[in-house]
Amino acid sequence: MLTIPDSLITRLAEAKTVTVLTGAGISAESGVPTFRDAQSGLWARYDPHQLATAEGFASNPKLVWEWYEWRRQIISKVRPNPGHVALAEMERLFPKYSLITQNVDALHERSGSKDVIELHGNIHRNKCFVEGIVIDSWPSDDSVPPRCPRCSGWLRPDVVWFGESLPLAALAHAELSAMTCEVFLSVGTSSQVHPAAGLADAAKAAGAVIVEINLEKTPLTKTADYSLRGKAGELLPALVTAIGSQSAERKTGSE
Ligand code: BV8
Repeated sequence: MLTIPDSLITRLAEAKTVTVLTGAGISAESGVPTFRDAQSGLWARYDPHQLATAEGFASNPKLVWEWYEWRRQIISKVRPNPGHVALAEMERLFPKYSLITQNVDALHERSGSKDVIELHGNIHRNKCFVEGIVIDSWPSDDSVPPRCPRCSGWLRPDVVWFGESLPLAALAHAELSAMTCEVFLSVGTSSQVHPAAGLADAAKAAGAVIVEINLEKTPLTKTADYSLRGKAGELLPALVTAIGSQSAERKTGSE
């Protein structure tokens, strides 16, 4: 039985500003391998830190392109899970709500979330490796990766690789949302990759209540005010239901 402390439900029912950060764990129940599990089968012999880097791409563009194509075809077959849906529903529970994701699978948008802050880009977009410009279409030939129609450089996924800076506007928006919220929820992330992993610390320093929802302990667990161990696809819907019924009780109580 999932136990969510009453004090957390009360705190969330009263909250006006809530910020959420998600990682690969929110998409796991949809069937998208988590970042570190994304080396199952064929990819088991590769280190993601080698594949998800500009150097890795430059030294073997075909291998890296095919790793992303393999992930894209998995993502094309999956659907958002109840955890994504609960986070979309949270938009109507809080006057000020920000959803930040480290994921590149765009499943939050597909589940109805609006204004998602994508810290690490989007696997469905491609850009020129030379010019950095997003390219929507290119002549289909058999080159792998495809070539940029403008400069003939390689195309690459429009995601942030290790050693690359995050999109400045997204990072600034995420930092502001972390530093101005009353409650910060960290969901389905190992809290190891920076600067995303630093957002919870920024929220804590600004006085927010920190809530972690994760299958395992992480570096954030020791500083979180609440650490709920379990599946996001079960805990988040339970949280939304509990907040909704407590808010309804308050309304009838005050009438
Ligand atoms: C940068 C996109 C400037 C690509 C990704 C400070 C300290 C230490 C290191 C650094 C630092 N600052 C910068 C660095 C270097 C580096 C970094 O953080 N390295 C780490 C490994 C130590 N950061 C960078 O390079 C960043 N760039 O800072 O630029 C700069 C430049 C050069 C040098 C310094 C600074 C760029 C980082 C972005 C990399 N791109 N993804 C792609 O997807 O292909 S990162 C990728 O891994 C994900 O996007 C995600 O962000 C990250 C972590 O993955 P998670 O989402 O947490 O997934 P993971 O599998 O790890 O964990 C899933 C969790 O869910 C688990 O805990 C599991 O238990 C849980 N779970 C599973 N199922 C469920 C569940 N929980 C609930 N319910 C379930 N059902």
